[in-house]
Amino acid sequence: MLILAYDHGLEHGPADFRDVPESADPAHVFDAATHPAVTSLAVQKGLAEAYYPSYEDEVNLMAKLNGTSNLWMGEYDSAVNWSVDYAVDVGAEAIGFTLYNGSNHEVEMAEEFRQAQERAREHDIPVVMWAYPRGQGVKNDTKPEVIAYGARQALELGADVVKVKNPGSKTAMEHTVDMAGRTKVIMSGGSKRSDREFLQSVKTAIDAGTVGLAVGRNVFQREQPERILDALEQLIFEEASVEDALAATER
Ligand code: FBP
Repeated sequence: MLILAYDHGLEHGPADFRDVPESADPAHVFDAATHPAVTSLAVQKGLAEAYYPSYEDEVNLMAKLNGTSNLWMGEYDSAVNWSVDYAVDVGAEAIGFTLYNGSNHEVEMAEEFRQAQERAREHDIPVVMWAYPRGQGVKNDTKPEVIAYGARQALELGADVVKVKNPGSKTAMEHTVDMAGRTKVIMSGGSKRSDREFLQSVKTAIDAGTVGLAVGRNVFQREQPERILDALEQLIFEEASVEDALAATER
């Protein structure tokens, strides 16, 4: 599974588009999402309404239901920006939802997740939880046990797939996958790294039992996103080595 995430204009603002200015144009990233490796494109409501109608035959839409800017200060929280019913009307075939495990707003966020998850079940579409332990209750959000706890919460709350941060080693990711039970685990792409470093981290996650990746910056912050998508296709779907996948970026 390869989810191309493109909600960064909301979550991080224009700074994420600075190095590759074309990436500020949603059409550029919708074009990238037509690559055969991309299972679905996760976007917020406004981008779905404005751009998805031009891509509905070529792109599988995931509605990222909640999201917020980083302009305000305070305890982590995220607004629910569209309903599951409306997302399905727009064409969504899957739902994405962030839970800030450990935030002082976790209880309200879990209740919002419950409404979305139950509605998604009625529409028979899968739910992906972005499990992001952070907030006052979380001292170290990169600690393997904290990441595994987020994955476990996703299982307990009824997510089909959970997106977690890289816990730093194959053993730690295996533990996260074990804790997630029947909920499938995908790794978060994170900030942009070299081709080799990024692909090696994906390979380690796949070897640890994850089913793929949700990635944004490591794709759209590259001048030629299709090249890294070629490499990811080999790693995730064809069990290629990092060397073979790297060769795909050079073709
Ligand atoms: P990246 O691969 O760029 O990390 O994108 C995945 C994602 O979850 C996006 O959906 C979201 O905008 C971003 O990461 C959140 O990043 P941060 O961890 O900085 O809040």
